[in-house]
Amino acid sequence: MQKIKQLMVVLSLSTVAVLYAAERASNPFVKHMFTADPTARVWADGRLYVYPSTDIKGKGYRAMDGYHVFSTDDMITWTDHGEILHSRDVEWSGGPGAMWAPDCVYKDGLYYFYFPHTNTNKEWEVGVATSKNPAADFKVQGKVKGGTTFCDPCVFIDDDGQAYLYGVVSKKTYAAKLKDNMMEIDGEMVLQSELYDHREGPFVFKRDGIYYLIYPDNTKGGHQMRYAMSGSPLGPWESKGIILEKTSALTTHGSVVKYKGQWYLFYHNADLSGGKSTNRSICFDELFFNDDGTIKMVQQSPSVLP
Ligand code: FUB
Repeated sequence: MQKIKQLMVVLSLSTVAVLYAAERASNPFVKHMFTADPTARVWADGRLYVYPSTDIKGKGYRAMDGYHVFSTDDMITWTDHGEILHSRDVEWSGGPGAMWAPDCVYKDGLYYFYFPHTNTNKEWEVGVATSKNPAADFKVQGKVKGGTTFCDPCVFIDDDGQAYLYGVVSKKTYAAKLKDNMMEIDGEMVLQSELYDHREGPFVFKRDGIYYLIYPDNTKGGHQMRYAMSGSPLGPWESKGIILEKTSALTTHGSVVKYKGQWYLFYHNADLSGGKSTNRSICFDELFFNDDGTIKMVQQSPSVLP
């Protein structure tokens, strides 16, 4: 009898362990290829989609040449929907590679995929591809018109339907309204000057009427993720501090999303490649707010490698 009781305790403990382990996928949550710069979005079908850039095994940032989309409905099982866009699909492309951190938003029946890519003069342009499907059938419609050449686009659509575009020029974020066609800058791109030690990769979201802008800083040996808060999508911003310590990758870049009642930070590290800065992997961890709306430091869950 005693043995049966012991066995039951062991069984129930291992069941708990399995359930706990199954609460979420381990980091990095994509292990069959290298991925970076994840933008996470929740769409009307109830799934969470992630739009990252693709790192190529053994090659550097200039070799990044296409985009996959991943999705989940439980934070455990992730579907790779395959490649949705490649540099060969881009008429104004300056050649293969240099397809950097993208974003995707939804407006009036269309998904708009924004991707930075270099043109024949080796200048950054932000291309726009659209589809009725969040994870397939994207067709390049052209590039964002207006502003200067920039990379790392982020598009934020406010509650009133107005879209804003953020992008990086020489380590600074500039921002402007987007026209209704989602492809033209309305007015001038304005420097968001208050972002302390800003480097690249802005991502804007809104919670309880407060606008947040997260961004990587310039810390040597591994950038940290910082954030700023504002009462307006175009600032002025109040720099608040660090939400993610450096990871095993040199760069950091990510997004914040609420899914099924929980906020998450998506980011990348380089654990899967043994620390190679240009072979990164996308991760997520839970993000929590203080009562005053400030963000608590995100705890990086340890990588589980294949
Ligand atoms: O992934 C290529 C570039 O590295 C991104 O555009 C930057 O934000 C940095 O993560």
